[in-house]
Amino acid sequence: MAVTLTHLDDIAIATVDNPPVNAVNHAVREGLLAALAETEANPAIRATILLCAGRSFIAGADIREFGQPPKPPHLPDVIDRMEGATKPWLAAIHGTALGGGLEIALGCHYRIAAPSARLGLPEVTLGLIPGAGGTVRLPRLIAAEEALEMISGGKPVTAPKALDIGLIDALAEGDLQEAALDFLRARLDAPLPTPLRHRQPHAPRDAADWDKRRQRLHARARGQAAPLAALEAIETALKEPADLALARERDSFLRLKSHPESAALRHVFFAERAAGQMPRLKDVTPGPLTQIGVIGGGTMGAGIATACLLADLPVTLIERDAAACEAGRARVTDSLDGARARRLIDADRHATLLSQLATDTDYAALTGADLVIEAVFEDMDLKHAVFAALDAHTRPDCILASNTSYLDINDIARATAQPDRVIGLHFFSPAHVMKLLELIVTDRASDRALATGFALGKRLRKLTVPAGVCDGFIGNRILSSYRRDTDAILQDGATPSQIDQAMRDFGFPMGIFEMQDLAGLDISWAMRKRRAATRDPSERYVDIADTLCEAGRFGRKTGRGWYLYEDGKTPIPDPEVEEIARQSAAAAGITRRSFSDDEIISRILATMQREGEEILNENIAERASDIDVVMINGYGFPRWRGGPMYMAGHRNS
Ligand code: T1G
Ligand code: NAD
Repeated sequence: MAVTLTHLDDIAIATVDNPPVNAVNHAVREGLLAALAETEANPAIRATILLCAGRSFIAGADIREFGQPPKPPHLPDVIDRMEGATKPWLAAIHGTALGGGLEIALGCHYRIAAPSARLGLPEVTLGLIPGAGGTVRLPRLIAAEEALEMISGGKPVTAPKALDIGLIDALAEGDLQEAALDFLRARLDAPLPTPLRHRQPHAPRDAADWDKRRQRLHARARGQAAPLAALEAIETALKEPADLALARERDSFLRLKSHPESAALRHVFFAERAAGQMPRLKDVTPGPLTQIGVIGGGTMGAGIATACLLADLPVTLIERDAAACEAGRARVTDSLDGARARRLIDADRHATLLSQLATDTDYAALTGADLVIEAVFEDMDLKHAVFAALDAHTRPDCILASNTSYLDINDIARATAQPDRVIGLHFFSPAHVMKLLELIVTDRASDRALATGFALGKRLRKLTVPAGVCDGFIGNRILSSYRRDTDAILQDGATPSQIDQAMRDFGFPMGIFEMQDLAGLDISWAMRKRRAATRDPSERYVDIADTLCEAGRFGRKTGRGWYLYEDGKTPIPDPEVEEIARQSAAAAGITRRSFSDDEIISRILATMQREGEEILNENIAERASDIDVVMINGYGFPRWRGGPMYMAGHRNS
């Protein structure tokens, strides 16, 4: 039964039980209506508590039902009936109350939550707006500004914050059901609170501030429909009668649900949950994760160490000498300072986490490590030496991982005594912030090694995508392909700023030339020089980037790259770069021409999709949607377009 009704004396308890997250499907909607009818009809019942079994309150409507025509009873009707009940309903929330789950709680007369609970209306993350009264009831309960932030941003609030802003009536310390019973018993003789739909909305505190919020929202939307529809729905709710606003909200929700943007975002939602699955690991037990080793405390090593510390995993950081150990510790401290400044951790936790970091120059300090991640210079001889030291000093069951971007991890594995315990863990910089992690499946990797790598990814709350060994794995390989293409488009007649603007207009947070200036042109220049001897002479080679590097133009860090940076961050088109492109074209005998933005984007997309098909054909990726997950979470591909493979017609199997 999706909803069961029990009672303690004169108080009923309606329990929703629809694992894994109590999503509201047809059975739950019917069950809630039946519980409403029974509690209203039974004179012995004076009030009802709405509880959920399992780990969480209702996490929203069942997204899996969205592809089918909606089946009555519809959620808005269920909530209207609940709100119109003659006896009070109390939502007792634990875990997460999201989307339709929070809308149901808004239809109740009271709301209490466990201190660890989170409450939100994340529909915009699925290209939707709340479709069961959320945009109308929320600004009738809390401030208009808070309602706008919750609905247009889609981010949940913690239970203490929910109490502060008036979203809940009380925090439920201790046993949730007991707290709910106490709360209701104290109010059984009180008049029913006025239903939210009959209350006046809270007007914005300041018109000018509201305008600023509207402008920020338009800028942040970057052309997405849902955040703008959310703003429109809330502004309607602030000025129109509730019934009219509810009808408009429903129309807007149904329209968005059939919009390609929502279909794409729902694809990404399920793609991200499919990404971490490898059939071969279905019943494999991962190794323990109690102590992590990191070799190299540079940009990546310090970031990886920080990510592990933030997941309460003690770290032993190995560096070349005492000074480098201190430098690595300082980088970790800086990153934890940043987390504290963003209020992700407080001072006590900052101190505790730092106390879990040990630094050493002696690999013997790694005898307790369950998994070690190497992040030293991108140099194969050095990596071989490091893995030889790991062979000598780590337990045989300790998993060894390299964070290399471009070197052959099979080659590293082959040089060790136990190749089956060697995998790749390709983090993205900054490693303690970026959600994406590519887990590189080496030829000899054991299932236990892979399962332990996935377990670490889950512990670090990363999106872990498996990738086979090839040049650049999935993401960097596709990046290299379309970077070659944009260099060619540049030589053929476009400018860096035109190409970058076309990419921004498509939805990337920044264009590829601006991104290269940010990362530094010298890194890929060093790689091109390493590979010059083995380059295929029949392949087109554009030398513009090399010319820039030869002139010391490495990007923001040198004040000049593809752009000029007078203030160190604002890219200014540089006629000198356009002259270099013209000379490069002339030397290659190319007659340059103009490009439309559409042609630029079409070519970039086609290149990504072609490379993605090859990655699939070579079994580098487990599934097409994994490539979408990588490009969205590691390379800024606009989420609301679903990913390059989704746009090429691939759908989740
Ligand atoms: N519908 C269907 N399945 C869902 C689901 C949902 N709403 N939420 C999660 N699942 C599945 C998920 O696919 C996975 O399945 C399993 O549950 C565990 O999820 C009317 C219209 C709740 C914070 O957007 O944010 O309400 O892979 O791996 O990391 O206005 O799931 O095991 O087969 O993510 O602990 C609004 C979406 C819907 C919330 C838990 N609600 N879910 O995170 O587990 S629209 C949402 C989440 C709506 C109303 C509108 C997270 C979570 P499987 P998980 P988790
Ligand atoms: P980095 O130069 O910032 O850091 C490398 C660190 O390795 C230095 O601190 C150095 O002291 C240390 N080191 C060198 N030899 C050592 C030894 N024998 N024992 C212990 N420590 C030693 O480099 P990085 O950017 O952190 O890159 C490290 C690895 O991560 C490279 O393989 C790189 O390809 C890969 N990677 C880099 C990025 C990125 O964006 N920077 C992203 C993903 C992967």
